[in-house]
Amino acid sequence: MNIRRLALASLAWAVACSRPAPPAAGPSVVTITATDYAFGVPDTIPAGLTTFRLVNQGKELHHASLVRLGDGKTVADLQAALEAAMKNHTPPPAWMGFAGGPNAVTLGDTAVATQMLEPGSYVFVCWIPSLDGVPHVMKGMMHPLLVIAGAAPAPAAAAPAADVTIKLTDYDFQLSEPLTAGRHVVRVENAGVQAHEVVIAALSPGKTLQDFIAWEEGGEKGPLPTGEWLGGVTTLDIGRHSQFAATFAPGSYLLLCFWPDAKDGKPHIMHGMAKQITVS
Ligand SMILES: [Cu+2]
Repeated sequence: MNIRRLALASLAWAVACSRPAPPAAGPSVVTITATDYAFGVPDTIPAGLTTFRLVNQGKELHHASLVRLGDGKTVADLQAALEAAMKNHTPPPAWMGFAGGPNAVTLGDTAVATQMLEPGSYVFVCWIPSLDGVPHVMKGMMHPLLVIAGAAPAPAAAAPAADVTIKLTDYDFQLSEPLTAGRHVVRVENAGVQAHEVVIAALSPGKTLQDFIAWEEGGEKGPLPTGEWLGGVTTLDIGRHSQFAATFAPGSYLLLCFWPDAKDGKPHIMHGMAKQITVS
């Protein structure tokens, strides 16, 4: 084989190899706009693998926690149950399911979470309280969402590959490996015996987890010892999983679960479900 033919053959090989593979079916993408105190989001979406992009256009922190309604339950039932649960400090009733969703993100930023959605009746809820202590959901921040089965079976969509896993347990966050600076896709699994969430906040310079707990125990008065909130995954039922993507700068971060405990109603951070990590 002469040099010229060899060169042509390797060129053909290079072209063949660089030809893009047919695109793998990805998740469908749904954008949620959060304001004080409402969600802008479609009323109906197809079932399947779904990425929610939560864009915070409000002045306060917001998240989008997807609550699945039990058979025959309505948004009115949800509202009545929440009012009763808050008045009596009881956990939410068993007919509410928790399917995840993007967790709290700083004003102007976007949080992303991807999960499989089964057909059913859902409601997006923001559980985060305002400075007056009233959760945004009680100020009207909820939005019904109907997830319908596709007319034709959807092609099997693949989620972006996760490179770190966080297991939620009672009451800890177990990381498969340390988080490093840069962009990560993080798989979140609820391996506990009750519902949990994970939200990630950057600590302000010089502040620690102890400062955050003291702020929380002091009734959330004064400036938060945190800077940017990077999202995470809102409350997941036992055994469920989801994933989120976030970009980490080097620094100290908190992993937090605020979900009320099934036994005493205290947020899980008060049971030790609060972890300080260093990203380098
Ligand atoms: Cu928890």
